[in-house]
Amino acid sequence: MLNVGVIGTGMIGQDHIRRMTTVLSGVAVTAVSDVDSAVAADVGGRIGATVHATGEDVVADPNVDAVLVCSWGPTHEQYVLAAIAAGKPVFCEKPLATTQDACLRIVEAEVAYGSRLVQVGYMRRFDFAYRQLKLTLESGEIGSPLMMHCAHRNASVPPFYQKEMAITDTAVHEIDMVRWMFGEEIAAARVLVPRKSRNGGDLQDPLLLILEMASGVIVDVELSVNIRYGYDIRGEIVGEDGTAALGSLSPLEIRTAKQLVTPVPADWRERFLQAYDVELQEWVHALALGGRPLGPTAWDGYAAAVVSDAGVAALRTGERVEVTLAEQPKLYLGVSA
Ligand code: NAD
Ligand code: ISE
Repeated sequence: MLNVGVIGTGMIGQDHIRRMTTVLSGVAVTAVSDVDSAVAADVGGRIGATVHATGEDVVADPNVDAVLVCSWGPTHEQYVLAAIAAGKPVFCEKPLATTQDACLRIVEAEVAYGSRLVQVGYMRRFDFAYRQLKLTLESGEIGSPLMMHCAHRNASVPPFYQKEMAITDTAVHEIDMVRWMFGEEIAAARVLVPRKSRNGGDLQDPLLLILEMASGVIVDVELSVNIRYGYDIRGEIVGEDGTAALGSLSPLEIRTAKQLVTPVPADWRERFLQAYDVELQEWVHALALGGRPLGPTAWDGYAAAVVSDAGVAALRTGERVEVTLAEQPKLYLGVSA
């Protein structure tokens, strides 16, 4: 049994605790903490976990074998570094950290430790539809890829969501996904700014992010974070001999009043329900079998942060911004993307 300590018991923290306590096998949640101590006490009390005052206390708890970081992005670095210092595996929700320098500090700490401890929560790599899309691409059936069209639509975003977060918090999923999908790095980013939606308040919403892959494949990502009607994730690859796209993911079709209705998921918890399950179950199995995580690495987290910084610079300047990565340490060669 893998004993996990969870830092951050907000929306995704609670959702991951639910899956670890009611869906997955081989795992138990033994400790929690949150700066909002009332939330931590409530969530921890319901599952009989020890409620700690700080995330560092969770890491140090002898009854915690591995750590799950689900607090706000700017706090990830300190907890991931604490877990590495303690030699404990740590699954960190995306983004790995909010600056590329912070991600690099994590990479350096893990390299100094000498083997992998960190996995980043880029769950699309575990989604059945995305995995089928990648298999189809790799089969050669649609020929060499030329372009990919993506849409990332949120029904709404919380009040603290700022304009750059469309790139750093939302598009970062597509940034990771295309590195994995095409097995290559992103060379440059541009951002086009359409007319503003009246539903977006002060935000510049929507945005169109253009990513140039090293091979010349062009990816466009529509980011609409106040689309109102639901959570809609799309992806279509255009190849030389055909196209392949994520299908409709609704398990339900409703026929009524002369209409055929396909419900749209409300949010990421519903759309990626099974991807999160697989992601964490594979993490638990990997730790049980080899003691090392096999999913997205700290390097992937760093690479996504560099591209996301380029996207933010492109948004601010209107220019095309090239992406330059540091030299990849041997620890990550041939692993993951
Ligand atoms: P949230 O605001 O619902 O929860 C975050 C929790 O962290 C809050 O309870 C807050 O009190 C707590 N917190 C803040 N600072 C802390 C600190 N220093 N120590 C301990 N706890 C602290 O946010 P959320 O939607 O659950 O997002 C949390 C993280 O998960 C973010 O990094 C977000 O990007 C990521 N996320 C990932 C996905 C995904 O699809 N993979 C979806 C949603 C959120
Ligand atoms: C959120 O943090 C997520 O990661 C969701 O998957 C994404 O759709 C949303 O835009 C983010 O704010």
